[in-house]
Amino acid sequence: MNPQGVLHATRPAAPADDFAADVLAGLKAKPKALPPKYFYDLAGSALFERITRLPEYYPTRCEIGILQDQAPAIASMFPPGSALVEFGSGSSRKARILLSAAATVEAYVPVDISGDFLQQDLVQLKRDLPHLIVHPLVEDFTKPFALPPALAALPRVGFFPGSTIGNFEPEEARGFLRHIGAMLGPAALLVVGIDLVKDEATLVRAYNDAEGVTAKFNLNLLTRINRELGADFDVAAFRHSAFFNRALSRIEMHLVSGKRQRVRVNGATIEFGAGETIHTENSYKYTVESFQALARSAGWTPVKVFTDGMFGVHALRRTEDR
Ligand code: SAH
Ligand code: AVI
Repeated sequence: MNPQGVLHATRPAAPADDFAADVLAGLKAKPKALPPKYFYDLAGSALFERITRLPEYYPTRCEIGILQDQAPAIASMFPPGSALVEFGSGSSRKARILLSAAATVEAYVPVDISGDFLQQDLVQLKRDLPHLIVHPLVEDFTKPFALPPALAALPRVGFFPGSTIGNFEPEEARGFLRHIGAMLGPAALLVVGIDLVKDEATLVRAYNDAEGVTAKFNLNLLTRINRELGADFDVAAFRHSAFFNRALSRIEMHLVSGKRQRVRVNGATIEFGAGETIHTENSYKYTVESFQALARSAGWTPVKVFTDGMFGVHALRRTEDR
């Protein structure tokens, strides 16, 4: 514990070996693809924070608005003395809204792969809410990990905001919802924020901002691979592309090679054709009904949904095991 009362996040989340193996496998695959969880080194997390403040990127503003309006209603569903476990907490800006309205929450467990970033805002949170146990975990939430033993006796509430669940394939999202159901325990509550399907122009603008921050966020993945894996990507020879794939109800982000080129990555040579892409992210968009159907199929019962027509915040309760 540091002097400010925030427990230290200790483990490195993405061991370098995993990163190297995942990058090589992704670049050797046809079509080429990289997992979006690797966007979030320190620079990537800071770029994501900038994205959340862009005029075109409505999801953060909409979700924060819903949380501010509905925090008392959401907090009233929390069991007394609970632990709030947040998956992909980033700056913890949204949890702070719920925690400020839920005075009986005893512990906050922000889980994030981006260890350097995770710690930054927690000291101030602890100052503002001194009664709260703050126990950050640097973990890849797609892999099994243990909650702190000190929280074993507390009822758990899961929080998964930001539409991060939309970055999974629907089948992966179902598996993930099941996995966190088992982790949070019987009768757990889960609050999930998910972006809604809407007109194509609004969706496409949100991922093609005029300032080019989303492009920098996407291209930073290559900079990270160069730095951490000794690769020699000519970052200027790739460009950002984002479009809506309506058939699959997802925004796709790609990095497009501007020419035929060869890149050395960790001892391997990767060939690119002109116009060939690396698929770097999917951001699935759901209707209220399609998300509730997904949740039901993963062992969660929809209790309430709060929406402004642009974004949905779902409260789900773990379906009783029969
Ligand atoms: N919850 C915040 C941040 C969303 S951005 C918000 O709503 O604004 C997605 C966050 O999830 C980032 O902080 C990123 O580092 C984290 N993340 C992405 N994949 C992850 C993984 N596999 N394991 C843990 N954290 C992950
Ligand atoms: C974190 N995630 C939900 C964001 C999204 O909208 O898919 C990441 C992002 N990618 C581009 N802009 C924002």
